[in-house]
Amino acid sequence: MNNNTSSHFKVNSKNVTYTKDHIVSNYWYKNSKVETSGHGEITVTPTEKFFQFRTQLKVPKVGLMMVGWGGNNGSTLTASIIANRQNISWETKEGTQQPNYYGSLTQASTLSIGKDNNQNEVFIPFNKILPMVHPNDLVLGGWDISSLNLADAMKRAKVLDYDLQRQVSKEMEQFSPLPSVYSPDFIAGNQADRADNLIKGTMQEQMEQIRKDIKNFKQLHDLDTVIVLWTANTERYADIIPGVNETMEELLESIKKGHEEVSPSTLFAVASILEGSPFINGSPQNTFVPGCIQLANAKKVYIGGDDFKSGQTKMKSVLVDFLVNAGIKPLSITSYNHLGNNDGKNLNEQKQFRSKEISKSSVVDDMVAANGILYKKDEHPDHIVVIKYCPSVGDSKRALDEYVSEIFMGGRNTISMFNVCEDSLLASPLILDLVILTELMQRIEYRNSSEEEFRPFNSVLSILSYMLKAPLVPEGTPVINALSKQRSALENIFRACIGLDPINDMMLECQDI
Ligand code: NAI
Ligand code: DG6
Repeated sequence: MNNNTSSHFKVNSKNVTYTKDHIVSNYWYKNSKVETSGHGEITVTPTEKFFQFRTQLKVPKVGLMMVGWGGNNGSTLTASIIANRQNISWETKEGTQQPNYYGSLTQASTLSIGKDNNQNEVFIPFNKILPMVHPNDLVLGGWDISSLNLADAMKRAKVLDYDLQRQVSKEMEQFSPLPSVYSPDFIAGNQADRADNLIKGTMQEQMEQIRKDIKNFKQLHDLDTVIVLWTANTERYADIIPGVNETMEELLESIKKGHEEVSPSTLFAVASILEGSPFINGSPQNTFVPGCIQLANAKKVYIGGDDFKSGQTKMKSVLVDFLVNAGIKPLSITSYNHLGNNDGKNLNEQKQFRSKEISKSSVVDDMVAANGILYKKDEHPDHIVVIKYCPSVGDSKRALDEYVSEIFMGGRNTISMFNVCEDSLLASPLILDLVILTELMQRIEYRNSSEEEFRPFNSVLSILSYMLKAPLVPEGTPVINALSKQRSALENIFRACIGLDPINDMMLECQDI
């Protein structure tokens, strides 16, 4: 920790109360309302709304159950948590490597809480803004259609250095994924040879088994809460069919009947929601069909998705934001990548590729729509997404992107990028953030000035957008893809919980020095 990074702080304000169990903050949310007259005249009115936030301080005992536990992400995350817990270092050709949580916003980034008397900004670790569960304390479990124990799964993944694998292998060997639900229609045909660990029975019985698995896991480890996260193969999109999955009643009935358009990921989501466990989708498919979202709202259980935003897309949501906000007009984004892990193999089939193409393509829409000087209504840059399977590069995905933009006086600016995205090493820390933040959101409630009772946020956790390529948001809410805005949203909501205004970067205090 550097000199101006501190981890213990208390907010000194009449608007913030610390009790034994909670932090309660009074907060005035300032915004502005815009009205446009028939003649195109715009009137902006500043608005202010009172909220009270209440955050429970006690961090519960949290279980994380991963669907696809034996995959590259699942096995990498599990081995890395063991290495961190036991402080296992390992030898590489660069020397001795210590375990860490780099790439996790909550564990390895900081945020500013203000300035000291010398105008030096003071930073705290992100995870100190409010009490959060530590990754080392997560209890891990999950399902996989492949029966390999986690040590063999880690070996199959070929992600971590051999010397680390060697040291965690004994412990990893003790973990075996629970049998899961396999529907060859939803994932690529080339995955069939690993599907040897399956729940038998009707769809309804399979769902009941998943619910039992969650219950047993909770009981066995004496957990306060269990979060379920899909890090299994990308599925094809499910069709949205009236009478089948448009409402929660239809969806539950379709499960009873074993309707073929209910995907395994939706089945897991429904089972989790019925168990009161939040469900997060790390893959691009439309797990959250309308009936599933309705169920989550009705049961007041958090859901979040879709598709981890790790390397190439994260760059995109930074670069296009920069270009458009600098008054430069991206004309085309040509995005190619090749990878050789099992994810790449699965995406080698058209229907699964299509799910990924959709999530990778929608990530600049809000930035483009925000600049009516550069773009006419409904005008978009050309955006091409290509993914190729190349086994020899393994998990070391290569991403090549070309951004061609129009600059001053009709000129062209071309940015070409070559990004080696160590796929699972970028994605695994995102799993941690998604789980840690979802758990925290379960402890934050709020009310406005006319409400007696505190209430939770909307069941669709749009606050998780920073980690996701195609953020799921409550109906009627705009989707924000720009990474900087996504981070501000996270930071500012947590600041509100401790009675601090959003960071404004105006530095007016320095005018008086
Ligand atoms: P992987 O293919 O190594 O692992 C997926 C695992 O899911 C496999 O072990 C497979 O046997 C299992 N599986 C498939 N269907 C299942 C089911 N119905 N129930 C239980 N297990 C099932 O893939 P990886 O690299 O771990 O990625 C996982 C998912 O995350 C993929 O959908 C991928 O597109 C997505 N993702 C990955 C990113 C990355 O950087 N690694 C980033 C963004 C998204
Ligand atoms: C091919 O793009 C494989 C994908 O699963 C990606 O590796 C994954 O979605 C991460 O994508 P990105 O664009 O965030 O690097």
